[in-house]
Amino acid sequence: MTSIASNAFEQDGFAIRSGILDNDECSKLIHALQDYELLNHSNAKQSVYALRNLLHKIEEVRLLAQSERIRNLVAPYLGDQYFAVRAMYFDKIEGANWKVPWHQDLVVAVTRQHDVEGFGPWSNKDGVVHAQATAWLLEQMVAVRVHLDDCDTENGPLRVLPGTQRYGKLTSEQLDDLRSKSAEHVCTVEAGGVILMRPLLLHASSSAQSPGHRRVIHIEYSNAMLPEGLEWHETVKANS
Ligand SMILES: O=C(O)CCC(=O)C(=O)O
Repeated sequence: MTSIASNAFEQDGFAIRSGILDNDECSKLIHALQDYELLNHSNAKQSVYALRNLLHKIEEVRLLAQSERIRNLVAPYLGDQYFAVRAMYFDKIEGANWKVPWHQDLVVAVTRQHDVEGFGPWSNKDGVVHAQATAWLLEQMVAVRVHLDDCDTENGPLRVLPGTQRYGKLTSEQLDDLRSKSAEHVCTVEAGGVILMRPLLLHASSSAQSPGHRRVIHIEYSNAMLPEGLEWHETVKANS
């Protein structure tokens, strides 16, 4: 990666890289996700559109998180001693054509609630304890969103406000202010492409105009230990 590309990520808080996975690799991941859904959600009335905490649930997701091609994307920002800390899956489909308002990603998954200054409020997502984290910790993190389908302007792409990760954790007034001053970037990505983003980057996503599939595996990485007895819920190191 050139230092110009690396600087653009630091400045904008996101970057799009195409052709990271080929069609076969995307298909294998889709099948692994479908197999997992069939085994674990066979009573669901409709297809699953969000799955959480996948690093130790789906081997193919763990292997992706550890893979060399993802390491090449993440190591320039986190160094060699980083690890994956959370993996999720999102889809937009008819019947679950969701949208999310402008927000920052503020929570981390931990093993148990343990009161430490700067962490909280606490929540529980699919049986796993989550805490809002300090801005310092979130600034040490990078999220990698691997797209398994083409995502154009019609199927609910991620929208971001470039550079907004630089302002730390925002109050709702600051968020509104940045929204009114910043131009959004619509992150269209082809299947096999990746969006890298900082969790503090302001982002949103609209419903798809013509819902088909918009499958994304979202993996978060950090290079930092948690303070004073807090522990990451799961960690997976990259292959060396
Ligand atoms: O996948 C999307 O469109 C948005 C997901 C999102 O907002 C998030 O991961 O925080």
